[in-house]
Amino acid sequence: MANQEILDKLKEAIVNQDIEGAKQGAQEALDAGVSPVEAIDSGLAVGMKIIGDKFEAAEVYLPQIMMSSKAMDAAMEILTPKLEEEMEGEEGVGLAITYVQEGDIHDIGHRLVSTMLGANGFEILDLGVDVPNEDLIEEVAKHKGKKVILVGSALMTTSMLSQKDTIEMLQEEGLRDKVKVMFGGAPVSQDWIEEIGADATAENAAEAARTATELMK
Ligand code: HCB
Repeated sequence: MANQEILDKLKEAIVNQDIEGAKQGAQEALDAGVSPVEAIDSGLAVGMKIIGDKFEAAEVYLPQIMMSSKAMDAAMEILTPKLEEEMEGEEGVGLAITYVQEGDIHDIGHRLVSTMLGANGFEILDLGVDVPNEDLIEEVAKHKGKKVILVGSALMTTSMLSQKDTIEMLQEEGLRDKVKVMFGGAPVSQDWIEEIGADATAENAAEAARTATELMK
C-alpha cells in the first residue's frame, strides 16, 4: 500500500471511530517505514480535525468524538514505542511542563503535543487538564535552574484568557526569564502570543516539537 493510502486509512479510521482500523493503520504505517511523526501529523491529527469540525456542525455528537479519541489512543499505543526508540541515545533537550489551562478539559491536542515533545528528547512533566496558574508557578519555581519550557493548551476563548495571567504571575514571581513559554490550541494566534508576551505558538504537534526545540537552544 502506498504511504498516502496508509495515511488516508489512519485519517478515515479516526473519522469513522474505527479502533481496529486505527490499530491496523498504525501497524501498516510502521511496516511501510512511514515515520510515526508523519503518521500522527498527516494521518491521525487530520482525522481528529475533520471529526472536530463535524462535531461543531452538529453532524456527530459526544459519543462519536469520544470513540474517535479512543481510536487515536489505540493508534498512539502502537506508534509511541517507535517514536521513543527513534529518540534513544539523543541528548535531553530540557523539561517540558505540559498542561491544559484552568477551566478547560480538552486534552486530545495536549496529549499529542506531549507525546511528540517526549519523542523529541524532552523530559515531560504532564500536569493534565484544568490546571490553575498557581500550580504552574509552583512547578516552574521547583525546577528553577533547569532548562524548562511551559507548554500550555487552551481550546476555549475563556481558558485562553488565563494564559495572560500565567505570564503576569511569572513576571510577578521573578520567574519569567527562567522559563520559555509556548501556548497553543485552536483559538491561540501569533497576535495573542505577542500581545501577552509569550515566546511562541504552533499549529500542530510536529511544529510544536520543532518550535520548542528551537526555543531551548
Ligand atoms: Co469542546 N469545544 N467543549 N469538547 N470541542 C470546542 C473546543 C469548541 C470550539 C466547539 C464550538 O463550540 N465551536 C468550543 C469552544 C468555544 C470557544 O470558547 N471558542 C467547545 C466547547 C464550548 C465545549 C464545552 C464548554 C461544551 C459544553 O459542555 N457546553 C465543553 C467544555 C468543557 C470544559 O473544557 N470545561 C466541551 C467538551 C468537549 C468534549 C468533552 C465533548 C470533547 C473533548 C474531549 C477531550 O479532549 N478529551 C470536545 C471536543 C473534542 C471539541 C472539538 C470538537 C475538537 C477539539 C479537538 O480535540 N481537536 C472542538 C471544536 C474544534 O476544534 N473543531 C470543540 C483536535 C486536536 C488534535 O486539535 O487544536 O486541540 P487541538 O490541538 C492541536 C493544535 O492546536 C496544537 O497541536 C495539536 C495537535 O495537532 N496544539 C498546541 C495544541 N496544544 C498546543 C500547545 C502548544 O504549546 C502548541 C501547540
